[in-house]
Amino acid sequence: MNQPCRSLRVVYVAANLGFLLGCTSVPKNVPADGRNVLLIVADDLNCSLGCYGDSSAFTPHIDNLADQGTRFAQAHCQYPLCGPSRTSFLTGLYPSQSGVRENRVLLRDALPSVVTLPQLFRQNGYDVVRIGKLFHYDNPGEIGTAGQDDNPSWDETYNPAGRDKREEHLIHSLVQGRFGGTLSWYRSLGNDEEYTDGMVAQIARRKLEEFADSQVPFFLAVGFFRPHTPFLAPSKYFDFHPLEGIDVPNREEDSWRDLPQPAQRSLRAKSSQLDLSIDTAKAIIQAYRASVSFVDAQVGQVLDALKKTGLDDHTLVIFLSDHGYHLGEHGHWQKQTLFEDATRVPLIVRGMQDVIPGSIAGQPVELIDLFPTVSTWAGIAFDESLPGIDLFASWNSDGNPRQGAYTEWRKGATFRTKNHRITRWGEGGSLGWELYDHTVDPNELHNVADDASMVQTFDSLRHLMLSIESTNQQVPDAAGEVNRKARPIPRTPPILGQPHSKMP
Ligand SMILES: [Ca+2]
Repeated sequence: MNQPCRSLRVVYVAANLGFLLGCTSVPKNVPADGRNVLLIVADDLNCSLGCYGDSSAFTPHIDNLADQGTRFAQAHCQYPLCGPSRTSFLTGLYPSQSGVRENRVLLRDALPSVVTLPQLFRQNGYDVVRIGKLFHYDNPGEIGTAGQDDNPSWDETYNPAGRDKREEHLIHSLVQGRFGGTLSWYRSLGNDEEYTDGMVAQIARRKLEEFADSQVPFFLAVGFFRPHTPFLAPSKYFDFHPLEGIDVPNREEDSWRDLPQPAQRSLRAKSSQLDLSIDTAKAIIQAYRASVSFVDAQVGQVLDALKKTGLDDHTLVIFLSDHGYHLGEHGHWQKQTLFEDATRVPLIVRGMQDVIPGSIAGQPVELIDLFPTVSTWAGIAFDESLPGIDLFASWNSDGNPRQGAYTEWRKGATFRTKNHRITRWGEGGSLGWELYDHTVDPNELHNVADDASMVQTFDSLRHLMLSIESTNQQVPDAAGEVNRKARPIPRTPPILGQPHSKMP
């Protein structure tokens, strides 16, 4: 913590402890009171979870976590793509502030002097460990490597690779030999521990046992690779989701034809994934849901170890995904749109004092809010110029933390309030607008931006969004130097070579 005192936010460690912690009372290398952090991040997981009201999901462990903690019903990522979203919530900066709006940009190329959330905990004496995918990693191409990791963020890292990497030649794909950006799936065999995510969970268990023995305060970041493509999991998880019970979104829905051109292009970007047959769509949805259930089981493994070690009563658990995911909604699959399906993420936090277990926070929040929320909980001062807010300070004061959640993507941006979503394309909306009324249109099928009856709502939301956007684009001191010339690095060859051709 080398920031000058004037730049530190005064931290209310608690309201519970009954005193204020000023900038001189958080000595370097001495954690506040042994509070630990367990950050669990899934890749490409949407809100198709039991605790988010999806009755066909099988996610008992994540649901149990929500029963014990707080579920944020309207949490939104700041960019619906892996790398930019992860850079955003791990630095607490909007993508327009960091300039990181593509995958494969190295953090220190873009932000040489920024202090990431895990790095802040390192600076404050925590043992900070990463297992699996936290910063961007081509998935599955770079499983087994460190991906585009940020070394200053971690004391220790683990990059396992399991049978899912060795079985790539068996995977069904809409484009032969491509698994990362293309819908691909495979019902495999074996035990969970043979898979990369099973290995991630088992390493996490071992680390928790070590932490319990050593009593060193820790920040453990566990990044699962599923349910990102390829949707590959042990066969038993497919059995939870029989094809007969799979619903496919209305494939005849064509409201996209009336949208601004950039929105249409976002939905029609991948020709191989348009107008899939009903049988193919069902197989893909089944495999995605199986992958979600598989990840749920791995989350259960980690939480079980946390409980068995006795660390659960002073460890903050945060579970989230880097962005949402379409499974045929609006005729689209995967991410990279500005619809609810791509921006909304599961976010569950357990361990906050004074919060009723099983509570639901219904107001829109942003993933950049994690930085101040987690730091404040641990009693660690952070740069006050960061744009996020402490969710639980707002919660405890019954306040409305945000008027809406803001998400950028390419030439567009969207703002989700409690009842509406407004989306602009082009500078100031020069390429068009969308407006959805969630009180009557939760699936965002009717763009009412031009409806006469919505003129007042539209004008008011447009004014609000452009005003907030203007603030969000100002680079805070916390970013340090920003290199706007940072560009994605070239891809590295797969560690196990090119996959074999699929056998007949
Ligand atoms: Ca992702």
